[in-house]
Amino acid sequence: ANTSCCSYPCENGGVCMTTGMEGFQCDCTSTDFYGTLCETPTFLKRVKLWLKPSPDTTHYLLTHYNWLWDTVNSVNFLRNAVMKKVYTLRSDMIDSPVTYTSEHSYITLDANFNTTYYARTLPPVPYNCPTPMGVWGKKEMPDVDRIVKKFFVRKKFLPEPMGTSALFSFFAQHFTHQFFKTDVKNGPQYQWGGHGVDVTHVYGKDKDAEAKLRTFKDGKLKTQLIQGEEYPPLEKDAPVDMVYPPGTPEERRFAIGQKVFGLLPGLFMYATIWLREHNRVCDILKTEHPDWDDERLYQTGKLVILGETIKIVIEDYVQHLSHYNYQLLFRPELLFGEQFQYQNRITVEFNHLYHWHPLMPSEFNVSGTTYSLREFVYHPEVVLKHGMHDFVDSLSRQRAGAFGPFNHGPLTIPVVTDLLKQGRQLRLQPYNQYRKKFNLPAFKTFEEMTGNKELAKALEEEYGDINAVEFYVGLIMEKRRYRSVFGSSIVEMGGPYSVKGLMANPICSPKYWKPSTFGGDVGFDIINTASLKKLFCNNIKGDCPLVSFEVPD
Ligand code: MNH
Repeated sequence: ANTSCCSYPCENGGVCMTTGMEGFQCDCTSTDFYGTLCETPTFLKRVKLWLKPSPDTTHYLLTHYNWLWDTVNSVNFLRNAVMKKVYTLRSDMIDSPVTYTSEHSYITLDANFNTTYYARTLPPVPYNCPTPMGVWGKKEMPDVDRIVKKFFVRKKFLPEPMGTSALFSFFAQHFTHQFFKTDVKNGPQYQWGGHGVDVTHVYGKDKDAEAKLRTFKDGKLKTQLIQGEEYPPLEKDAPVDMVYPPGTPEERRFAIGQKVFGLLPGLFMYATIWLREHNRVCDILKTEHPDWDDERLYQTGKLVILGETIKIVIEDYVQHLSHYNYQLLFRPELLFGEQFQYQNRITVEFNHLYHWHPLMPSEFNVSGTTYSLREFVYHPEVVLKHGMHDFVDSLSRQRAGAFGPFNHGPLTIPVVTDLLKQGRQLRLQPYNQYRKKFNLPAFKTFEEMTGNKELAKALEEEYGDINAVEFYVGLIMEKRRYRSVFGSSIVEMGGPYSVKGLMANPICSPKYWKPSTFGGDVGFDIINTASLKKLFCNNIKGDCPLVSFEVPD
């Protein structure tokens, strides 16, 4: 077979196509580069590249110079101008419409039309290459179990150095499980979700599930009262498919839009708060529109909840993650008139990148009681026992785990083991190829990647070549940026997927993004003033708990 594309010879986004029995050609169309390997920039591109700061420089700028950002944050047109840049620079990194799936190393129509596939940012490693990673590394990949044991298993809990709270870890898991839905039965290249922020984790995966969760009165969702507080209904009262271990008693089988959210009290807590928020919004909409029927109140409430979700994700969640001194904004109108595709697909790489299991601590302190992770798993009733106020307050004070090596807790070891196997089955390209795709310099040595001599040596023994490091291993082993939660790759790859996914949502498009879509100014204002703190404080009786993605000192 012609294996000449196995070394990814085309640079700068050029596409490698085999020709004849052993030749290849680089297609440099619209890359602003030319030459056999698309290695030479056009004159204009050369100037642009010379002027363009590197990702590390931009990051440094955004995380320093407080005085500068104080000014930018307080001058509306400057703040808007920066945010517009963030939107466009990040989302321009994502190919839209999508090009690849995991089944072909070249463009197919299926990539676009068959939405049961996850999309792919980089095509799979071609078949019949000299090594599993292309041309680099050993003839066989290192044993997965050994890799996990050597580099992933948590020996002692390592706390997140920036002070991230467990409230954050659960937000990440809760939010992303509306669009990361691998169709495990069919294989890791398939998914059963809606390719974006569709709030199905609150409302159910389809119309049938929604019907089971709805009251069909005043737009509201079913709830039950426990100790004077509203919680999700039981499965027997809202018979959606849920995942619980066999033998789970009826009174602990709660019905939630996402079938796996009975797994952890933190997920159950977020499910509860969004349920309360939906019903609260419905009350407000009904007061404003006494003539609207159940259906209209429900559908409009759902649009408001989706808007609030994006607002909170950008202005609270991404804000915390970035540690930027610049204050991020959710303002869809900044993209009106720009070249921007309001369509999104979830890629398999984004899914792998979001396996943030190290963020989970090994135990939880809830109002003085210590729970091991094992005591948390499939025990949503822990939330009932302490009440929402105390549970949220405790998670805000609980340190998340550090993102990095040696910090996968006991229950997540099988998950990372599976993930590495899937990455190989899906033939993900080497880590360095992804670095280049996202404008980052390829790492030259293991030490440059890890910033740690010992770790570098151990990894080199396993992989042999820095260009043979696999995707998830690279993400976790990469050194953290100064004063950051993550290394550069997570941010520079995750940022584009995330911004694209949030801003390409239909509600951000010109025909949707106006008051009438959300029940008038009342609904529109709820979105535009939403915050994590208000989400909790508006829906927990009595005084407000501590609501924070960062633990107090
Ligand atoms: Mn988590 C998938 C367990 C925390 C992100 N997670 C899975 C799977 C299990 C699992 C089991 C399914 C794996 C498989 O079938 O191969 N996860 C846990 C447990 C905890 C957990 C026990 C906490 C403890 N997970 C988290 C956190 C995040 C996260 C925190 C951060 C965002 N998990 C994921 C993603 C997937 C996943 C992403 C992939 C989901 C999918 O593709 O369907």
